[in-house]
Amino acid sequence: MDIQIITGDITSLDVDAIVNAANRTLLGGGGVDGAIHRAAGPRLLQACRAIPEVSPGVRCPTGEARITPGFALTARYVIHTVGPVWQGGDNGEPELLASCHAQSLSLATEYDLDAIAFPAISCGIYGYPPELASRVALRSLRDASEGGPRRVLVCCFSDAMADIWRDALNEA
Ligand code: AR6
Repeated sequence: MDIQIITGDITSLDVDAIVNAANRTLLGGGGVDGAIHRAAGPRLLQACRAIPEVSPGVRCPTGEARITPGFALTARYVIHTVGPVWQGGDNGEPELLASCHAQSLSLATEYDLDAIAFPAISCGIYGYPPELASRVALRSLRDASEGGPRRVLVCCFSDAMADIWRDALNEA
């Protein structure tokens, strides 16, 4: 698996799937979630609504992932995952963030996808310190079993964020 860190808008990438840093309702929000829904068009919200709730209002528990088509996006699929809200680090945040990456990759493997792009899950509104999140995320991606996507991009929204992720990538 080739892992690359880039700076850009994840909605514009020509990959098989982009990962959305969603919330448990899967009904849209701010940040990268809002950008993905705007770029994919209203059919994405319809597809998300059709995903069954596992408890009232919850279509995807924290640490899990769900897949929909990409509709107006170049990417054929959107993999929606819900990162943990940072609460100091002792509330299962690393395990949940690792699980987001593992479950997203596992869906990509199931759908036989070659290239997938992740945003910096939990590093925005959810407040996970990127120096810590990047290390957890990259370890989880590397630990994933063989046979998954050949190309994994981490698409950061700023050069400063990409530098943090590159440091984490070079460290391991
Ligand atoms: N392309 C790539 N990265 C982006 C883009 C984009 N177009 N837009 C923002 N980012 P966030 P979270 C970066 O807040 O912390 C939503 O309301 C952003 O700069 O999008 O997991 C959901 O509905 C940051 O580095 O996701 C949830 O309620 C990273 O994406 C909540 O936010 C993640 O920031 C999830 O919070």
